[in-house]
Amino acid sequence: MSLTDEILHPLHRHPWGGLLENAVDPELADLVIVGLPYDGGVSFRRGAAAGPARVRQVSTLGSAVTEDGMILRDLKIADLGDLEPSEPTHAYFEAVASRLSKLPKESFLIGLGGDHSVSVPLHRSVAQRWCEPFGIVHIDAHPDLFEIYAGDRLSHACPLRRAAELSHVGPERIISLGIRSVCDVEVEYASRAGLRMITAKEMARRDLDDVVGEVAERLSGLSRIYLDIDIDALDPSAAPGTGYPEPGGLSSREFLTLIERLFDKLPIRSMGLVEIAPPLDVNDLTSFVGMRTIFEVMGHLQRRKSA
Ligand SMILES: [Mn+2]
Repeated sequence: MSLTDEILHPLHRHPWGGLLENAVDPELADLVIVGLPYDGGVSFRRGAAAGPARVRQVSTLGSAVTEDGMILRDLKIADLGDLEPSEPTHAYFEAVASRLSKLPKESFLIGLGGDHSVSVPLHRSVAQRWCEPFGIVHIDAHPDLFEIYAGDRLSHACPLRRAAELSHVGPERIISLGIRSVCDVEVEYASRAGLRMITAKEMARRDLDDVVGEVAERLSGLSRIYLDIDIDALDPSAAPGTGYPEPGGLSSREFLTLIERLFDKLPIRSMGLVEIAPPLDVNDLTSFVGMRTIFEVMGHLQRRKSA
């Protein structure tokens, strides 16, 4: 049974709090959303393929308003729907990157996974659109820096390694936040390549503005940043519906404040939100975190537009 069957509320709206009632052509949009319902890259439990549909469903329940009460009526939004997976994976990813690289250079893209391997075509698509060096702020429990995992270079344990190989990125333009579950080969690679990881434990010890200041300093001089969010950066108590839960993560409050500060301090121009796995969720908590994150990002974009 879908959420729309379960709940027939009188305020029931179109996706994204009704914003899609005024959807515009993707060529004209400030913000373009796309779903990538693929979870063939997981190492443990599947379920993230159902993420885009469920987040869209819960987004019909609320108003398009930020947690501060900013009404999101000034943004032009397009939702491309889902780009359905096909075999083999590398061809699917090429098709995704090709489709998304045709978006206008200045469109803010939100790619909604899917497991973290969908970041591979998302990173490639922005590299092709932007044609200049860019930074990646990566928020995740895991570094995802495997060269190859279980024989698969497109595993969800590898996307940041693939990003580090892009000529416009490189390991020195990636900074990972919230890390707390690493493998030996990932630590060795990060240290050798100069990729900075700030662990969840270090973040708990430091002032948030200090952490964000370090991120901004490290990525200074770049005019475009991609924000790569794996929902398992949050503590499983806040986001249980994910394939590889790890204790000791961010509270939803800490996470939303981190996102706000990053948008204040950095030229974030596109993002991905991955690893929301509705079949593993409890009371749709994780899909609601995803929806809230997207509404807050819309708020930051609206604030920028009116500045
Ligand atoms: Mn992860």
